[in-house]
Amino acid sequence: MGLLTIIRKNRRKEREMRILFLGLDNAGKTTILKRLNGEDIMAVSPTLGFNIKTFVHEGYTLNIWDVGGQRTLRPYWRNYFEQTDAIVWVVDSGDRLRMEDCKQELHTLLQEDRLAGASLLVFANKQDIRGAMASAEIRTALDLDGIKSHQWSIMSCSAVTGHNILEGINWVVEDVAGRIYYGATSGSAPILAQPPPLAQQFTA
Ligand SMILES: Nc1nc2c(ncn2[C@@H]2O[C@H](COP(=O)(O)OP(=O)(O)OP(=O)(O)O)[C@@H](O)[C@H]2O)c(=O)[nH]1
Ligand SMILES: [Mg+2]
Repeated sequence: MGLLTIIRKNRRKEREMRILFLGLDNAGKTTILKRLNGEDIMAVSPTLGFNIKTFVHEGYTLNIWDVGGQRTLRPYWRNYFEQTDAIVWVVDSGDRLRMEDCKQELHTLLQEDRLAGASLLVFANKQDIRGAMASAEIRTALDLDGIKSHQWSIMSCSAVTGHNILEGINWVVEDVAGRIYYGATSGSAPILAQPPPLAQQFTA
């Protein structure tokens, strides 16, 4: 039995998922996580390294890695790729000027071998900002339809209002669970048959 098979079996037993939050700086990655964790979202500052948050959600332990997105930090993203089950790519929907940069970074990321097979959720964040790009517009701007290597979805959201944050996390958990935990064993159908409760301390 190969090492990867053993690791996969153990993780399946422990019902763990590793989720990587990436995106350009100022996109709102840390704010989304603070919102999920019920923390004060006014007290965020740019991430210069990384944060890890662990949530138990729908019986799965989610290990979420939130890595700083400043240009000088992006070369370090690769240090976090190992065993990633899902990527959450956070976009500042009000930042039209950097949408091309955002697209380039995303498509470069997806070429990484170690991320092959990871689910991809694009969070079109900051929808509460006037003039924010709609998710359909961002889908085109980031050429999401050109992505054939990963299962992906895009969801508009706002870390400030809480809109769709949990729905996005649900999609990630369902997609990963369907692939790793169920697909490989029984191939059974819907994973989250009932809408899950809000993540423990989440307040909308
Ligand atoms: N209006 C609005 N502002 C937001 C939203 N989410 C985040 N922000 C603000 O955007 C700024 C950047 O948020 P962060 O969470 O630090 O962004 P980040 O992606 O973690 O940035 P780095 O750590 O530098 O990679 C902060 O001033 C947040 O208050 C949102 O949904 N709406
Ligand atoms: Mg941050």
